[in-house]
Amino acid sequence: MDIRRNHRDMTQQQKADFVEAVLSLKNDIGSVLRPGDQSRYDDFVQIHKNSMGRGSPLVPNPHGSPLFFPWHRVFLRQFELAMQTATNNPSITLPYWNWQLAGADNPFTSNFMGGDGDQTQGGRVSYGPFAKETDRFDLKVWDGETGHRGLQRNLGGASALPTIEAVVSTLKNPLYWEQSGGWESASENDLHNPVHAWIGGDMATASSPNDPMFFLHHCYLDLLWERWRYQHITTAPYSARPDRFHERLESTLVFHPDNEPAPWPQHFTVAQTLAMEDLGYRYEYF
Ligand code: CU1
Ligand code: CU1
Repeated sequence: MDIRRNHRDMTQQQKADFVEAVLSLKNDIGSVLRPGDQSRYDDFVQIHKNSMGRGSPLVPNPHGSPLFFPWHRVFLRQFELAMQTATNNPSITLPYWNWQLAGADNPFTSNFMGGDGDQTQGGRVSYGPFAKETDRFDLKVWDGETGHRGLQRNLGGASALPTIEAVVSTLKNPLYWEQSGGWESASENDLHNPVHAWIGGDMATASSPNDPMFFLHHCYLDLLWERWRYQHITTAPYSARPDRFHERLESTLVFHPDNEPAPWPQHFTVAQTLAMEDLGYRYEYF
């Protein structure tokens, strides 16, 4: 069973191993979707860009939908397994970031996730392991077509990070999904979206997995889904709009258009994502 941790609880070696695994997917492992044109890392960027209706749009779009948590759970787990394979190190797991910045909670350091963008250089991240200067983090997929320039961030340029109080109150929603809100839409809109906006740069685009922070951010959301379930143990862990055929528990999650290659051989229904232990991981604490 793989154990995911808060990045602040990881040893420096564990953090370094994670960073190296990201860089290995970026530099050493070939693409399944566009062999020769991009890396395995870039496949995940492309899938997410498609999922938001850009590139080769996925139907259904798993954003603004009850599918949000199941779809991102599979996406993260496949990325985690790809990192383990790339490094031949089954102890590599995804860290999470709890949206706090004080002290050891801050992931934006030169020896972990790198810093803010340099706004005098178009918002380019200029230090840390994912800076263009390292020559190990070229971007190959982005929302536009040409003229890219390395990973971009603009920390705090827009929006604000969710407060602990906002997290606690969002977790109180008693139903996964309901017409006028519910846990899914409240957490997606009020917790998830502002963090993308707060990091800014690439994180504020459909190609947001270009920033490895994407995975720490979504890992925390995945943990919060578990925490929400734990707090509402008598309600269904998933529910959807009754008139939407593709949101049923038996619906298969979509990661590629019919006329393009599948990014991985397995298929997952919504129901198959509900127990993280069945997917092979759990959280150290939640
Ligand atoms: Cu997403
Ligand atoms: Cu997201």
